[in-house]
Amino acid sequence: MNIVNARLRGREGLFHIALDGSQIAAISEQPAMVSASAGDLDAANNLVVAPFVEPHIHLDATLTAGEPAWNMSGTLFEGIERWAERKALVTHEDTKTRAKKTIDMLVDHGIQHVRTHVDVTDPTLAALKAMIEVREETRHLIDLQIVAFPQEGIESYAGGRTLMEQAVALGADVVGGIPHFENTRDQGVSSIKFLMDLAERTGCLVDVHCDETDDPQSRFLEVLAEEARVRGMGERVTASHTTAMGSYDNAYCSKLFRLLKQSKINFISCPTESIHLQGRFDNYPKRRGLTRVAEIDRAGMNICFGQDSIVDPWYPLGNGNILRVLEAGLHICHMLGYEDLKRSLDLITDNSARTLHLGERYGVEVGRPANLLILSAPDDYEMIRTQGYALVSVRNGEVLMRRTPAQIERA
Ligand code: 17E
Ligand code: FE2
Repeated sequence: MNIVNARLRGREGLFHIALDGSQIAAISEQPAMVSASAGDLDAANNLVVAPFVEPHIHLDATLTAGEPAWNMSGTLFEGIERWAERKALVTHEDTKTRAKKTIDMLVDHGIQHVRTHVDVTDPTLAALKAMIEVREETRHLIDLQIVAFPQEGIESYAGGRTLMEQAVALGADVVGGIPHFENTRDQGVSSIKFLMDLAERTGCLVDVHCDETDDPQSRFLEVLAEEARVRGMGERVTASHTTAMGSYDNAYCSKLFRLLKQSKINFISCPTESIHLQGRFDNYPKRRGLTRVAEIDRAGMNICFGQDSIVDPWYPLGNGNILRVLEAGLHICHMLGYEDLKRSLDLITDNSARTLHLGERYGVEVGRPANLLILSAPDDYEMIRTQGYALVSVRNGEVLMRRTPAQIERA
């Protein structure tokens, strides 16, 4: 199969992309628009990109909002309380059904790579066992990374350390953490040392829910970054949320950035989630409750956007569309300048792939997997301005999803 009349990010002109089975076989310049032959896909002067990435979602909790009760305060902490009630009702099949429904929503929006956190603060590890089956059963749709995520703490939850070790032994790909939720600062610090040891010993990646609070005293990011720096693990380590950084003063942040750069760790921000959950203890002026996305990016560090939730105790909306999160994030983070707009898709493609450590399994380049999207606009700027979408998703050289856009008729 070939894709003709394609625009590529960062390159001038039109391109012809030849797919050979499940690989990209050739990319050649096209002097002019051509008509597509039978069996080929016509990008019609629109972008062809590698699939969108969902680097941060909780597939074990999706589609549970209101069961048994709604989060009335809108805080992270009530979300954790409500989820603990729902968690008591979790079964193997319930988890698999909801996760697969959600994966279909992600696939409908051009996502083919997903990192999901799965709550392992459950003595039965029911959700984790279910998600390990889902990872196998949905391989034709997505590549799934599973994070062993200790929602109620590693040190503060009975048996927390053992549950983390068991989750990795059962097949989790990534070690998680939640230091700002541990009972004490010391426990937060020791939880990070524990999880970094576990990752180093087992070869897992690391992705920590880190400082997801407006509390400027929540300073576990420096601990995570220093552990990563000393062990030389930074490129394998991600700090998710880091919303407290939005409340740090500039003097501390300027010192912190030196360490962050040296550490080489990755960052994930979930802008729709954080604008909803944070700022809840403020009167006016009200904080936005996000990390310093633009500043992290400007400093040359790697940052990407995630959805976090779809209809769960933390966030009642969401439909799988990461472009919606990108648009919101660009607004919330003061990133509507031309320089940001024209490379905005980095935040849901290349930067995210780097965070997930996808390496040569990702990208529109000869020899890489034939996983591609045809988008509805010719460049990043127009994708955002027109609220564009993925029109076609190709996986292993075959069409996985095709969208027919709505038609407008003017009188
Ligand atoms: N758990 C958590 O600690 N933080 C979140 N944002 C979600 C779950 C969705
Ligand atoms: Fe999260």
